[in-house]
Amino acid sequence: MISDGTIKGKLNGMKSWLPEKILEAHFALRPDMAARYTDHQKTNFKNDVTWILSFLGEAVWAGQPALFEEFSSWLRTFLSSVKVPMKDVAESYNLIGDQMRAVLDADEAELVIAALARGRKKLLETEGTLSIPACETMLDPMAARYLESLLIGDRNTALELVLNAVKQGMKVRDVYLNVFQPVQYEIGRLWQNNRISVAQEHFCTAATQLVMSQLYPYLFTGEKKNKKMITTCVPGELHEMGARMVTDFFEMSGWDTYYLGANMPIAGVIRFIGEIKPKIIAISATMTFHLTAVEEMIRAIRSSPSTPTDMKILVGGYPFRVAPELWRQIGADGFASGAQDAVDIAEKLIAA
Ligand code: B12
Repeated sequence: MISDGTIKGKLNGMKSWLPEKILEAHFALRPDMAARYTDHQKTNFKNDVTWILSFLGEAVWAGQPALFEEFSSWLRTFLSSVKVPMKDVAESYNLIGDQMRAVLDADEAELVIAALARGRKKLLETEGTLSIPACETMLDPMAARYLESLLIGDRNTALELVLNAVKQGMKVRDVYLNVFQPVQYEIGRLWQNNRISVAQEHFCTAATQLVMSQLYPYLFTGEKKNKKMITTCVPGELHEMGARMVTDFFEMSGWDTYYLGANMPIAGVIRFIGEIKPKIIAISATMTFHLTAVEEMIRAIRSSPSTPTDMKILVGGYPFRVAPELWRQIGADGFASGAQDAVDIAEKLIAA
């Protein structure tokens, strides 16, 4: 069950003072650390504690400690790549737990500390992350060549590779699923492991969006089904390629699609639903700390008088893949882990 958000609210409120307090507590325990930390390291440390509070709050709110476990696995990889010792991070988890005991009601503290303990275990035990595939060595040869071109900044070769493959008969669906998606995941993994820069990540993503747009003439060829759908990201969510891919799979299956992209205000979505009257609204979220926004968007859509009574709400993205029952708790009608499944599930939902 989704709780009323009180604990999450309290955890968010702690962001203004807890990071500093945890840093001081570390320094008190470890004077050597206090002596060697630069201002930059102190800032990073406090940002990390803020992040821990965000993911912890969201996981406890959703009643899904798995989300915090997954975050902790991710954090392990991310911080190990910049040589932060895991025992220091585990110590932070302990110190945060102590503060929770001091500040929260006993039953709230118990929930938070249980989630922290599960996360701490992952922090110390796991290699890499659970749900983000490590596909560097698993990429198919074309995806590997595509990635290689992007990493050396050669957008033209990447584009040619894809256009030639499609002209020679490769299905656009396969390009999306076997090239774009795994390459994007791999780019994320390389960034997380401190092996490529933020700039390279942005360049690769922008280049792939360009290549995708060149494939548009191949998308709009199927027979139309006279069914409309809208895809949107929630406010604050900047990851838009998953949503775009989902939309394109609907388009290729004959739906009339309306892709709204990243960071969409809830009021704008409601108004657009009233104008378009779609059969499906597909909501995408990648960052766990946007789950509250998903729940708010769903609640607002359902309570709007202009929402068609037979419209179904589909959700998807990273946190929903980590916690497969989350979609129910958050109030959606369905969830799909990928673009092809999304179309199949939508067809079933509207037929039911
Ligand atoms: C590109 C990218 C960005 C770009 C996005 C640009 C853009 N125009 O989209 C930018 C630079 C903005 C960005 C920012 C950030 N990012 Co980023 N990003 C990525 C990256 C590398 C690729 C995302 C992508 O394109 N995936 C490809 C698509 C096709 O896959 P997908 O989203 O999973 O979608 C599929 C399914 O999930 C599903 N699906 C998705 N949505 C929906 C919706 C419905 C309804 C359905 C049914 C299905 C469905 O179907 C899709 C198709 O099969 C990922 C790596 C990754 N593993 O995803 C990191 C990643 C998601 N980012 C990450 C992080 C940390 C961030 C930042 C916090 C970084 C920072 N410090 O600023 C910010 C947060 C921004 C924000 N507020 O949203 C982490 C998240 C880790 C975590 N534990 O949560 C990742 C995993 C990188 C990593 N390995 O560490 N990022």
